[in-house]
Amino acid sequence: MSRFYLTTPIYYVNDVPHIGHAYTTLAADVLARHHRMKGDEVFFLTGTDEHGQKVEKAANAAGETPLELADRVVKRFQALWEKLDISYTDFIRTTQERHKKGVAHIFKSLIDKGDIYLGEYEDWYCTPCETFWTETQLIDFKCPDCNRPVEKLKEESYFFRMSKYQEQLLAHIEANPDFIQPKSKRNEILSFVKEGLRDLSVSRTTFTWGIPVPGNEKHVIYVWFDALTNYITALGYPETGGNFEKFWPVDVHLIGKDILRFHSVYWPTFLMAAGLPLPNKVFAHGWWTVEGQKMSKSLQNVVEPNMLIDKYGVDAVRYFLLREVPFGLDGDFSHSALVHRINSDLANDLGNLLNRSTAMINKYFEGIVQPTGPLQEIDESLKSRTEAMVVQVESHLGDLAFSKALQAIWEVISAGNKYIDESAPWTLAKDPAQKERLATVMYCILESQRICHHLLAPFMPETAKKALGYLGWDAEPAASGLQWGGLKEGTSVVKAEALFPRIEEKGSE
Ligand code: ME8
Repeated sequence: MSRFYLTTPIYYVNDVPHIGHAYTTLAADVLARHHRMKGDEVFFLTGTDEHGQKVEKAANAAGETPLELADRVVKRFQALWEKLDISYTDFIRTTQERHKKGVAHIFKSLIDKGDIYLGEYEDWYCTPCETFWTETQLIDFKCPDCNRPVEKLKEESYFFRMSKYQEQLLAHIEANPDFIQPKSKRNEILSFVKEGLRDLSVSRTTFTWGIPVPGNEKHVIYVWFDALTNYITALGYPETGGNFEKFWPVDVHLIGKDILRFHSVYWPTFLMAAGLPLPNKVFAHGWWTVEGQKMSKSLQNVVEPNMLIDKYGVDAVRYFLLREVPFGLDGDFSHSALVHRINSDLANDLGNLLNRSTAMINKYFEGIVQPTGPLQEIDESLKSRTEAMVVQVESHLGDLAFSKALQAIWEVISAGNKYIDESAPWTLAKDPAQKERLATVMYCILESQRICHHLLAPFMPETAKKALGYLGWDAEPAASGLQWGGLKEGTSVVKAEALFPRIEEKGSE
């Protein structure tokens, strides 16, 4: 049995969850479920980032303490993950003792080693991004990342000797082509590192909401140093036995492209300094806009996942987000695209195939799977396409190509619909001499779908469970169910209800 450790970003509590957050968490969930199905021991971590000036400011504005704000918002995240069927193993909050202890430990060990030292900082600071910029990096005197105003800050600060690790990091990225994905992002990071790494300011004195620097409580630890460390404190670091030993290094950090530099430059160099192994992979996915526009509170166009789930159902939302846009590219959310996917892919293709085929076996054989005869060319073709799909989906998910994996499944669903049209069971049913042939056709079409729904289980857990139930498969979906021949003679197949009702298409709402 292998072990698989994967993480999402820990989300800031000064914002409420929207589809961007749901997207990363959902992708992680599909991967976690896929690995569990293979029998791997999975540790799937998510959580919240609760320190820093941004959270402190939001709390002040709301007339709360930062912890009151965090306690309130964390519930919103947890409730959404429950509603979205997210099967995380652990949820870390950076205000938890286990985390604060681990962060203080690693910070102190780097001070002791001389890789963190006290100095003075004067530069331009972007509070929303919690990032310092040099004057030359600014664009029109605004933050080059978010285009918002920056302020000049001068403070005594601890620095992390990031410059010391530049060559080692470069060598690592070059020797491990899969370390940063997708490739275009890897190239961006390579050029960034080649331009040279400056030492990084890793403490602040201008506010107090954070983890104090051990031995100098005037300073709080920089929020990104604090946040990134969650990936090891959740495993029990600094205790090195137990989960830490079992699961570190992480198999994949799933993140959005906005925070790639933190994960592929800062974090690996912190780990190098601490003498710890580096992540196996950092994957930065693309950015969602909404009806062509950037999602923002001021535009009031933030897509609220709870509302989508209430309206369209959890599995339709899960399917849409991972099917619509290749993982790694930017995407645009629109209600009309979602409704279109539901009607064409889910109601027409997937649902209709299950409806037709389960209705037929009930009509012709009272729902009981019959002994089959020899397979003809058309049956062999459906069987081999189904078997090839299993291999393709495994390989696509290995590459985090969720959309391609779904596409491969849909090719077999379409082939199934075509198979019914071409083998015309209604004609076979009229001729008693064709009874065995009809039984074989029924077998092939149901068996192909049983395997499709196994592969769909990580994407659409509720739907797959329902569909497999109709197909007489009561066990949990598992890798052993991916073999052709799993559907046994004598199994009772139930006539399926519509998996996804069609929705009136009126264009965007
Ligand atoms: O950055 N499209 O937290 P955050 C796609 N606390 N993904 C999006 C998105 C969009 N429009 N908007 C948000 C932080 N995301 C830090 C992380 S990790 C040690 C600390 C997703 O609440 C995407 O995964 O701003 C992005 O990286 C993340 O939310 C940012 O979440």
